[in-house]
This record gives sequence, structure tokens and C-alpha cells, in this order.
Amino acid sequence: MSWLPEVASNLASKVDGVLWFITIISLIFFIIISTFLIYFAIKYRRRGDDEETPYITGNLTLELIWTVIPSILLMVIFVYGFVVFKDMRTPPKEATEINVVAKQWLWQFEYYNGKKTLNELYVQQNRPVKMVMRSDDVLHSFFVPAFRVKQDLMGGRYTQLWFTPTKVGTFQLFCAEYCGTGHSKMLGKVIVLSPEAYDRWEKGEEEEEGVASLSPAERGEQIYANSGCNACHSLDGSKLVGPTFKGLIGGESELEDGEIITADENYVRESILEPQGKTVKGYPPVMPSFKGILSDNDISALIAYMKTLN
Ligand code: HEC
Ligand SMILES: [Cu+2]
Repeated sequence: MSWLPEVASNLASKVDGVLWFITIISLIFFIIISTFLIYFAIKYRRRGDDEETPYITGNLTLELIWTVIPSILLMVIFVYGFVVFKDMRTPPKEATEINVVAKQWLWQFEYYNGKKTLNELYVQQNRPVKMVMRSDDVLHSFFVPAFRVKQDLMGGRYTQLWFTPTKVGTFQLFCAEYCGTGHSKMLGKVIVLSPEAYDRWEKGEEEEEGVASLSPAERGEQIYANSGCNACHSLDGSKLVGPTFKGLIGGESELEDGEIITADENYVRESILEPQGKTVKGYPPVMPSFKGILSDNDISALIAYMKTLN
């Protein structure tokens, strides 16, 4: 049915099955009950001031019917729901693990081979994956509608989730737990690759192809949008959680201790890798470090992009 999100994981049609089952039962009972309600309201309406209603003490048969039938139905709904729930909570042993860290306001993924990505989760078609998830700060929630999976992430405790993507393509990842100013921008993508394309991605070939076709500034723009900088830094001079990138390079920044520095390439690089080293006056020290997440190439591309914003 097209009014539900696309079905793109092994779990999606099972969840939809339970949803439709409950919806259809509810619909049938809604129709039966409303029909009787309207019919009786008309048939047994009071016709005159002196009309007296009969005194009825109960009807055992009727009461048995409307107790036993709903009880059986509720048990069926419970068992059906539980079977699917158990399946969703039990990752298969062969599932590949991916570590997920959520923080205000980005998603960080780490793969079994040490590879890391930001806001883009790469998975292979028809291979089960298990997300081992935690939060670095407040509650977040990992939600991919096309896979019908949603799970909260917490600080100091791991939560998990699994699915097998069944369709090649790009699917929207949302944070589904209000987590502060940048919540609505805490978006990510799940990129499902065919086994061959995944192989190439794992070896890093995909990335290099991409690099060759874009200028550093263009790549920097992509990193700005995909790595979560846009949740905190504007391009138009307005103040968000952090200072704007407009006119940043070559401009002056006043630091927390009152020192005025001229922002050059090294300052920007340091700000990205060790944001708590020199913090800008008037802003909270909330920027996450991108050490180990953004490569030197990525940082150079970001700097090239910032230079176009002056
Ligand atoms: C959670 C919000 C947040 C995110 C995400 C974030 N920053 Fe920041 N950033 C800040 C804040 C707040 C400051 C000011 C305080 C400080 O210097 O740490 C800042 C400061 C900076 C500065 C110094 C700015 C100046 O005016 O001197 C640079 C450069 C910077 N960030 C780059 C980046 C880049 C590049 C990214 C993405 C890869 C990024 N930031 C992601 C919040 C964020
Ligand atoms: Cu969030």
C-alpha cells in the first residue's frame, strides 16, 4: 500500500502485517458497533412523554459473547505482535556489527574494519546488520521508516537494533527523539549497496572516484552538509549554536580569554580537531571533535569551501 513508507527491509512487511491486522479488526468492529448504535438509537428512541422503558437486568448470552470474542481476538493480537517483536529484538548470529554513536547533532558510524562515516550509514543488500548504539549526550532515537525500525540511544548504556536491507537505494534516517536546537537537522542517510558495490566501498574505491569528479570547494560543501556542521554553523552570517562560516577565514575571532586571533587555515583545522582548545567568546563549548572522523583531505576541502564564503 502506497500510504505507508517504502518496504525496504526484512522486518518491514512483518511490521506492516501486524499493523494491517489490528487496523482491519478495529475497522470491522468500528463498523459493526456504529451500525448497531445508529440502528438502536433510531429504533428504540422515546416516542412520547408517557412511554416507559422496560426494566432489563442483564443478558447472560450477550455478555458471554462480547467478553469471549474480544478476549480471543486480543490474545491473537498479542501472540502475533509478540512473535514479530521477538523476531525484531533477536539479531541473527551472523549479523555484521556496526557501532553507532549519536551526539548533538550528528550520527557517527564505525564498521568492523575500522572505517568510520558521518551521517551516512553504508550497508550491504541482503546482509543482516546489527547496530550497537550509544549516545554521547542526551537521548536520541534511530529511526528509518523504510526499514520499520526505531530505537532510543542513551548515554552510559548500549541499545541495539538489527535489520536486513532488501533494496538497493538511499533511505532517510531520522532522529526521532527531541534532542535540542539542532534536532530537526539531525538527519542521516542509509545507503544500501549491492554486494559488488559494497565490496568496492569497503576497499575505498568508491570514495576516490567521488573525489576525482568534484573540486575541493564542492566537496567541502558536501562535507558541510553531510557531517552535521550545518546544524550549528550558518552560511549567511546568522548566529546558530556556533558562529557563522561567512567571512570566517581571514576574519577575526575573539576567544574566551579575550584574545583576538585572525582565523587562518591552521586555526580552522585546530577548531575542527580540538574544538575545546580555543573556544570562541559567547558560545557554549559544545562542538564535538572530528578527530578520526574527518580526514586531512576532508578538512582541506572544508577550508577551500569556507574561502568561497567571504
Ligand atoms: C553541536 C554543534 C556544532 C557542530 C556540529 C559543529 N560545530 Fe563548529 N562550533 C560550534 C560552537 C558552539 C563553536 C564556538 C565555540 C568553540 O569555538 O568551540 C564552534 C566553532 C567552530 C569554529 C571556529 C569558529 C570561529 O568563529 O572562530 C570552526 C572553524 C568550526 N566550529 C568548524 C566546524 C566544522 C567544520 C564542523 C563540521 C565538520 C563543525 N564546526 C560542527 C558548534 C558546532
Ligand atoms: Cu537527536
